[in-house]
Amino acid sequence: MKSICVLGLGYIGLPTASLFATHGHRVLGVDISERVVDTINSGEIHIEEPGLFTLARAAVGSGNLRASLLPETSDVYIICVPTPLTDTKACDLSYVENAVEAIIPLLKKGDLVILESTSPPGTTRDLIAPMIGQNGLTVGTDIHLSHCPERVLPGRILKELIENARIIGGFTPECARATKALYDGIVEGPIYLTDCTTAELAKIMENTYRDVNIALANELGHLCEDLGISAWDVINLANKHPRVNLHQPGPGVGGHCISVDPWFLVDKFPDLAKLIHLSRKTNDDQPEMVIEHALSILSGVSDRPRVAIFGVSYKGNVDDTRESPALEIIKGLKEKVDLRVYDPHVKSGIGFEISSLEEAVSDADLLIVLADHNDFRFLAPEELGNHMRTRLLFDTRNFLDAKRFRDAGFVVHTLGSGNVETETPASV
Ligand code: SAJ
Repeated sequence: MKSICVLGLGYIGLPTASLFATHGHRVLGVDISERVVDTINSGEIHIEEPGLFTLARAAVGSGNLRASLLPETSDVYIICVPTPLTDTKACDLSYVENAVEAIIPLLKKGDLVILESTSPPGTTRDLIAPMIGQNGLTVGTDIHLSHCPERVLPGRILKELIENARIIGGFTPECARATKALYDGIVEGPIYLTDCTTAELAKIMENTYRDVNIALANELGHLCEDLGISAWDVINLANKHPRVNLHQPGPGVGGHCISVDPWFLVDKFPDLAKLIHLSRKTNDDQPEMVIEHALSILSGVSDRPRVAIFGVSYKGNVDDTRESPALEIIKGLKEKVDLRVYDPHVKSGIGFEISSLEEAVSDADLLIVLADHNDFRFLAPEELGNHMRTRLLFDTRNFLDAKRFRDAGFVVHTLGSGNVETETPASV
């Protein structure tokens, strides 16, 4: 059993720390936020993720997981800090650099340093290895160094941490093998070994693949709106082909991964990453399309329109609002309409008040569905309509049962559907 220091106790660090701790390792979780450290040490958690509360509480309760503001001497250091975008859309590696700086004085021969944070290709080899090397320790022999990118989907983190295939990119093959020996204890999926730069690019390309495909789906939505047909029907039919997997149009791409990582490549390869850049722009323009669409739906409402936004998190069933397209949409709409926002998963922190369901729909002219929370499926259209002034619905996810809303007297608009009535649910 090892002593492990996990730096960064967010969506990846806390589940990872908890998992290692419940597998018998002695884990110290480190975070720069006092609130996070205190919350975890008291057996609570600061993020919403299915199963995490129980796991983290068991880890803390067993004495194997402790949180602290500062790292301590350990055998293994796992870096799970954010790698956000700078104002110029480059990767901000300052959190990674700070984490490495903090552990350098603690490093001793035989230690293992693992970067989990998604980082531009070259970060492990050209930034972290030389930093560690300055301390007189030789990376590859004295210190093992690897990139082991996290690949889990928020909402399914614990399951995917255990079951997903894992890539480990070593500074040397020996570094990769040492890292695999550790992860073998918690990962049930296959583990593939490679070099650190290949691992970094593989991780970014996974998210870039998704971003480019979502951009294609959003463009398909624009074509179909122009043609007066349904993109959802087109997708449903085209995906019957064995080698086609069209993604789904939506209000834009949010989250701290897919809307961020492709920029690392655009920044590093401005002349080469052309399709990647165009896809980013296409997806970033989507919130503006939603605003225009919503205002055109409201053009028949004579008084100052009242709009209820359903869902501000970047996708369904999570409380994460980072880079959420809903934030752009709220910003754009709030000057032009009276706006209320309802989200059963998000309580605050978006710079806009979150209303109760009843407050949000009261006297509203239009409901706009932005996040596909399962809770929304259980809403009774008739009851919602009774609270509203005008029964208009704009479903940007094709998530609600349009027929039930039409039967309750709603005029239903679905993103990507021209003026036709879309009956194909998004999940088909
Ligand atoms: N979206 C669409 N249309 C689609 C699919 C998604 O508009 O057809 C939108 C979602 O609503 C959301 C955004 O894209 O706003 C991204 O959501 P997501 O569920 O596709 O992905 P994330 O950001 O929650 O997690 C991704 C995952 N990567 C891949 O699926 C390739 C996850 O496995 C990664 O670990 C994670 O990024 C990460 O941390 O990098």
